This record gives sequence, C-alpha cells and structure tokens, in this order.
Amino acid sequence: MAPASPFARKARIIIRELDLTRLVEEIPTNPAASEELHRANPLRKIPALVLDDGSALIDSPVICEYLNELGGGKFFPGMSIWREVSGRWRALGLQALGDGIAEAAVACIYEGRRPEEQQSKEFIDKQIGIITRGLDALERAKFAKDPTIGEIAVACAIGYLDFRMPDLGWRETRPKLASWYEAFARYPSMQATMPANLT
Ligand SMILES: N[C@@H](CCC(=O)N[C@@H](CS)C(=O)NCC(=O)O)C(=O)O
Repeated sequence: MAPASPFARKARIIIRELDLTRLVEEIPTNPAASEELHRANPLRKIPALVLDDGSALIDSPVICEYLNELGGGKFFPGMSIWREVSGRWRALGLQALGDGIAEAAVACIYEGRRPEEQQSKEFIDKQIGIITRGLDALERAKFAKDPTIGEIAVACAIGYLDFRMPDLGWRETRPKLASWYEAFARYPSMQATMPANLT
C-alpha cells in the first residue's frame, strides 16, 4: 500500500471498519521499486494482498470483497435481482464510478511528473473531463445510509482529489455531494487513513 493511494485506502478503511488490523499487515510500498509487489502483482500496482498460502489478490475491488468476507462485513450487499437499484448493483456501480474518477486523477498526477516537454495537454484535459463528468454524476447519485463499497470508493476518490488537486473547486457546483462527503469524512476509519505525502 501507499499512504496516498485511493485504491489502497479502500482496503485500509475496510480493515479498520471490520477490526482486521491484527490479521492484515500494511506494508508501505513504492510500486515502481518493490520486488515484493512485483512478485505479487504482475501489473505492478498497489494494492496487492498476499495471503498466508503465498498466493496474492490484486485489484482493490477484489481485495476489498475478500476482506469483507474475512471480516463478516456488509460492504458488498448480497445478490438479488429484485434490488438492482438499492442493492449489490448500485454499490458496485458506484464503486466503478469512484474508482474511475480516482484512476483519472492518478493518471493526471503521473502525467504531471513526466518531463514538461513530454506532457500532453490533450491527455490531461481528457482525464479532467472524466473527473468532471464523474463528479457531476455523483451529485445526482443516491448514497446509502449504511455505507457500501460504493460509498467507500467515492470517498477515497474525493479524498485523493482534495489531496492532489486542491484547487479543483469541485464543491462550488456540487453542494449535495460536498455535504455528503463532509459527513462521511468524519468516520474514524476515514480520519485514520487520510492521504499522506509520503510517495
Ligand atoms: N484498478 C486498480 C488500480 C490500482 C492503481 O492504479 N494503483 C496505483 C497507485 S494509486 C499504482 O500502483 N500505480 C503504479 C503504476 O501504475 O505504475 C485497483 O483498483 O487496485
């Protein structure tokens, strides 16, 4: 994991919510340099979860669902075709939206770290477009009172935007999302996993 990663943060929140801190070790990892990560994840991305038998899970949705099972959590609502809008599909759809926003934000930040003459304004504009439309969709979204993986993913994406793109000004035109996030950010598990500038 890395303290700034919005994807690792999803798992770190579930670990705290389900009291799994004694079962799961969080290892600060530089995705470019860590051989342990490269052995665990051929995609060389964090998070990756190495299990006791030496096998590894990759991709935050998979890791979070595993942790949810391990801790007997309710962050992944059960399968039901009668509850498409309020159940599992809503939660997974919201997770996809949050993760998509986070992916675009991470891509912007990585692009900004390349030598200036190699950076593409077109690429950055495209990512900003994804972030903007994603946030607009979230302003219209329905959030559950009992948080699911969808709410967690959205909160981690917004936390990352606030951390890496503090001048985005997304709150100005999205009052509903802003007030939902303000309340969500008060959860102790959110407070304990605030992104830190260590990577
Ligand atoms: N879909 C993956 C995305 C993970 C991801 O992009 N992680 C970033 C850090 S926030 C990473 O490790 N990037 C390293 C790289 O792309 O080289 C997930 O949900 O876990």
